[in-house]
Amino acid sequence: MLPKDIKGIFLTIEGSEGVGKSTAMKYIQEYLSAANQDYLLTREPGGTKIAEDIRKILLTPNQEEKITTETELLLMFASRSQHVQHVIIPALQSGKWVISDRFVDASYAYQGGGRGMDTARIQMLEDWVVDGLKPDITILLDAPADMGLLRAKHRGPHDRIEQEQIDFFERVRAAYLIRTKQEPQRFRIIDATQSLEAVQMKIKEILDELGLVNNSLG
Ligand code: Z5A
Repeated sequence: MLPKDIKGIFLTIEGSEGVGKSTAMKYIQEYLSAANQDYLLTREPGGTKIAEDIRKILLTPNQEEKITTETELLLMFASRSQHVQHVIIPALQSGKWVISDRFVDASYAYQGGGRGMDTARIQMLEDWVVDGLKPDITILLDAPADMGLLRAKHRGPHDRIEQEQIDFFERVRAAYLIRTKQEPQRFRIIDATQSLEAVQMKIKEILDELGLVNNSLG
C-alpha cells in the first residue's frame, strides 16, 4: 500500500523519441537548484542498480532471441517495481521532489500504443506494481514523430526500441495524447516543435505553478 507520509512532489516528463526530455530535465535541475529545493532526478527504465541492469536487457539490440511483447512489458514493470520501492517512495517520504524521465504513461504509450498490447493488461500491472502512486504533474513534450526522430538522429547507434519505424512512434504519440484526455488535470502538454527557449518558458510556468519561489531563471 502507498505510504501516507509522502511529502515531496512527483513530476514526470514524457514524450516520444527525441522530443527533448533530457534537455527539459537539465532545465528543471537548474530551476530546482536555484530555488534551493531538494530534488532527485531519475529515469525509467532504470533508477536503481537492478533496474538499470533490466534497462540494458530491454534496450540492447539482440539478433539471437527476439524479446516478446509480453516480456518487454513485464520487464518494464519489474524495473519499475525496484525504482518505486527503493528510490521514488523513500525520496518522496523524505520531502524531496522526484523528477522522472518517463514513468507508467510510457508503458501505455509504447507497449499499449506502439506494440498494440491490451491496455487492460497494463492497467493490471499498474494496479499491482505501482499501487496508487501517481505523478502530481506530468509534462508531455509533444511533437510529430518525424521531428523527434530527426533530432535524435545525431546521436550514436539506435537502441532496440529506437530501431522501430516511424508508424510505431506515431502510435506512441497518439497513445500519449489519449492519456492526456483521460487525466487532463495531471497533464501539461507542451508543443515541443517550438524553440528551446519557448519550451523552457512553458516549463518554468508549470514549475512556478507548483509554488516554488524562483525568480532567477528567465
Ligand atoms: N520505454 C518503454 O517502451 N516503456 C516504458 O514503460 C518506459 C520506457 C519507461 C528508453 O527511453 C526507451 O524505453 C524509450 C522508451 C522505452 N525508447 N525509445 N524510443 P529514454 O527516455 O532513455 O530514451 P529516448 O526516448 O530515446 O529519449 P531520447 O531519445 O534521449 O530523447 P529526449 O531525451 O526526449 O531528447 P533530447 O536528448 O533532450 O533532445 C534530442 C535533441 O534535440 C538534442 O540534440 C537536443 O539538443 C535537441 N532539442 C531538444 N529540444 C529542442 C528544441 N525545442 N528545439 C530544437 N532542438 C531541441
